Amino acid sequence: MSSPWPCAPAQAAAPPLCPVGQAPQNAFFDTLENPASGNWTSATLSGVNHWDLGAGTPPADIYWSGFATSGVYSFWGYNYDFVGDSAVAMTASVAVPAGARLQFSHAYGFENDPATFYDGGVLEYSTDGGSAWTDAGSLISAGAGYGGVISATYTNPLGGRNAFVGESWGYTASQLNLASLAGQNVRFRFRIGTDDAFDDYGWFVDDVRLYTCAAASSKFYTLGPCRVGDTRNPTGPSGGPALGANTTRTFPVGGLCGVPYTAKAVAINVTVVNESDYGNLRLYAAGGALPGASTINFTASKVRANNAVIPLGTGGEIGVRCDMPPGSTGQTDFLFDVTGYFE
Ligand SMILES: [Ca+2]
Ligand SMILES: [Ca+2]
Repeated sequence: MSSPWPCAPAQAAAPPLCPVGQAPQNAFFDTLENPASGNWTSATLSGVNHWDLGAGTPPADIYWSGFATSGVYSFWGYNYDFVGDSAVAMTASVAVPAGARLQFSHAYGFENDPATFYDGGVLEYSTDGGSAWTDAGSLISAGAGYGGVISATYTNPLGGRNAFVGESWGYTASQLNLASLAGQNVRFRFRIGTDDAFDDYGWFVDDVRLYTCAAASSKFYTLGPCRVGDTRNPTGPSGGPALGANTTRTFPVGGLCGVPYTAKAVAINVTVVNESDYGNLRLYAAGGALPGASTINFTASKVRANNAVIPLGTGGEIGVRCDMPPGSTGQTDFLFDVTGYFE
């Protein structure tokens, strides 16, 4: 490293993928955890190739383990102390939807004096299948942007170009607005240029995503009726004992009966039986606020059933509040079957 490492460096914050209330819809997303994916290849434009220190034989040598934002793999392009111009590029183009964005995580340390940037990296895109490449720096809309111009005084093949230069101070992320590329088939590449002396950490890249943002909507999935919990069964998380008067209990739902842990709510049929007093049950997302309205009302010794949609709370659980008259020592058995879920 030719530049000092300050104690409190300013690091560009990784931007949120989408505005609040929206979620990414991926057109392309690679966590780089499969070195055999064939999604990427490296190319030497001149001099040394920087992307050759990872595990495996080419093209798997572009994958480096031990410094990643997902899983274990990222790309690593080493800032060699030799003249070089090389890139890691997507092997296929992606049709860019309207309103698309590109975001990737990266960390870099390129050789510099405080005022002179000898080495650096640029992001480029191609709309003709990888023949011609255009600098993508002007599309960066959030997160880390280019930090300066690579010196043209020395021997860097990218001398004179704006680039990611100096230090990122650990992982950050950059986001690009791809609105101007909508309707085109586009691929990207990460390109490093270095001069003939002094090395540095280089460039680590992970989690490359091309996507749009859409309202985080819920979709309903039907399940065959399946009993999730029954307090008549032996004591356990999904079984007994019966619900006591004016007590609250949680029941696991996520992970049972085909309901995924990611489900937001479940459609259930609720049954009460063996009531020894009158009252009602209120079902709600575990850990959430107790609702004012009851899910099912009952009198003593009458089987009752009702349908309900209940949101899932902490850990995919529902809470069940059993209300009976004050001072009651009554209890009731409770069972519920799931018929579908929202995700
Ligand atoms: Ca990864
Ligand atoms: Ca250098």
